[in-house]
Amino acid sequence: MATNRTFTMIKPDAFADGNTGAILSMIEKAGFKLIAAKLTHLTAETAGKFYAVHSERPFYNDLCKYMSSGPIVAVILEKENAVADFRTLIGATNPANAEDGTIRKIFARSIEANAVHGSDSDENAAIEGSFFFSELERI
Ligand code: IDP
Ligand code: MG
Repeated sequence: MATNRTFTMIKPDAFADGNTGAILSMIEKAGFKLIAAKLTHLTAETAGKFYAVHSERPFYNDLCKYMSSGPIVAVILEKENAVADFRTLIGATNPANAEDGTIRKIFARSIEANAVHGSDSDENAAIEGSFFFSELERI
């Protein structure tokens, strides 16, 4: 069943580049409502848990290092068709392949440092949101 919620992170590159506000503004202008938001700094271990699904991929260790290299902003978002619409808004994993006007096209540095995370299914949106936020931390 569609939850109409998705989960995102402003990744360390975008946070360090001072693009958090601009990215959140694009997200709100696209019709997403903020349900929970948190500024935090992952360790390599917590990043590894979050990305456990990728543990067999060749880029996993670098990804954990990168995701723990600086602060991130974790956000739960709500909108009709949230997961799919948010993937459209952020664009392809590799910014070189992302459509013009997408968040990754505008702000990403590379395929790894690609500015934002976006859940890939309703199920994972719920799991990822719960990784960062308790019931009490969501509106
Ligand atoms: P997604 O974030 O677009 O869903 P995934 O395949 O789920 O892409 O990969 C998770 C994250 O791992 C990406 O957002 C990116 O930061 C990193 N990543 C994915 N593919 C590569 C790669 O080929 N080289 C380096 N990093 C990668
Ligand atoms: Mg993914």
